[in-house]
Amino acid sequence: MGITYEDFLDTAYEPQETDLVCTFFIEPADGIDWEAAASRVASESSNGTWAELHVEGSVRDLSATACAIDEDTGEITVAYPDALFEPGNMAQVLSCIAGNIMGMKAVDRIRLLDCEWPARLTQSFPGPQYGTAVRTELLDAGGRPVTATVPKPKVGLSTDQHAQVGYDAWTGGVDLLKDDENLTDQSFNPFEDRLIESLAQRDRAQDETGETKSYLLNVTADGTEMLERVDLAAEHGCEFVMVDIITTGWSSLQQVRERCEYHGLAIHAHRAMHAAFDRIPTHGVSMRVIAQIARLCGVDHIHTGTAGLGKLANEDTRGINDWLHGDCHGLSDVLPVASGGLHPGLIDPLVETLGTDICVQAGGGIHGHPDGTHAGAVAFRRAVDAAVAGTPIETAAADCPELQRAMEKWGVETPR
Ligand code: RUB
Ligand code: CA
Repeated sequence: MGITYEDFLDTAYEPQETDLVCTFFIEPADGIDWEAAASRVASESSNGTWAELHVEGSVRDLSATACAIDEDTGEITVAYPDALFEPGNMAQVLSCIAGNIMGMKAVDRIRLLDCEWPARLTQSFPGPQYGTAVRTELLDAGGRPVTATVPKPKVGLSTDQHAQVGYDAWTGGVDLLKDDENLTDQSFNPFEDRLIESLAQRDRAQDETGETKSYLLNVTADGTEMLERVDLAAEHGCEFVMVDIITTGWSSLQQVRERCEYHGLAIHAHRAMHAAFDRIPTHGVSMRVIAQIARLCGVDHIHTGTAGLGKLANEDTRGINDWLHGDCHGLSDVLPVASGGLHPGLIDPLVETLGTDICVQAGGGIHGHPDGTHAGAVAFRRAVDAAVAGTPIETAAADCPELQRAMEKWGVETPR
């Protein structure tokens, strides 16, 4: 008897501690029953194919098992033996669990919802160097949310303008200046000039405020170039780099993580393009899994949304953040970043929902302040401090004219 799809289905199988256990949502195609769909998912994502195979030996030990099917929720569980995976190779892992199966005709829709990562595979990845410890090891944020700002317009500012925005924001009370996802090394604002000028303004702001400040420098490029940019960041005294982790790819991120270890740099993960995988709730790869992969690969910060309070689609920010803060076989935790349409009036409900162990990031909600970036940063920081102290925003605004102005302009509305 050869190996067929049925060999990948066993609802009596109890996943072992060493298995990678994945939960998928599926919609079987017309004419395919649940068992047939689930077994095809397990088969195609491990070592089966459409034709019956006749192979001797231990090859079956590498097969995945579809071990649970819940037709009411559409969720199936697939357990993968750890020997199927190459340690420390995220591309290989994803080519299994989120590979060909995403386009299989046997399912109309399929989404990788969640993973339970076994110890051996997890520990073959480095995890974050700092995680939430950035708040005290690299910054002075203590117990409050870390604050960050991204200059707007997102591209087009000259290097001088960009560095000036940084100075205004840092001296207004923001911890981190952040490049935007599509600002890298363009002629209007070259990478190395921006790095040097921004850090010069950072040093000034640090001297004037007595607070530690830093810069999330976007090093995103092809792999070789990106490593050179990481080296330059370290050489000039930057503590962080930012990587567009989805557009640049997991293997490049793994390379950057290794180089950052050498320099002691932390990684801020921007997730631009994640919605191509996670926006349609019945298909793709969930943001929860994207965040898990990013933690294993070793990012220190990752964007996880605003729990619906900001300008971007609502998502399970709270659940994802809990996972990033929780234990994962001893890997460091990750500081979640809330960003996208935030302004001072949204900080209190945000902290209420997500707690203080986050980074809050605003672009328009700082630079769009009627009195400019510095006033916007003062208002934003005051709103953060008030939320942590439990001071109502109106009370805080009463002795902070910058916050008063921001509240008059934006109130507590969610932008669209
Ligand atoms: C924020 C901004 C962020 C994205 C990221 O600007 O540009 O890069 O919104 O979103 P603004 P996410 O504060 O002006 O909206 O954190 O959801 O990935
Ligand atoms: Ca952006």
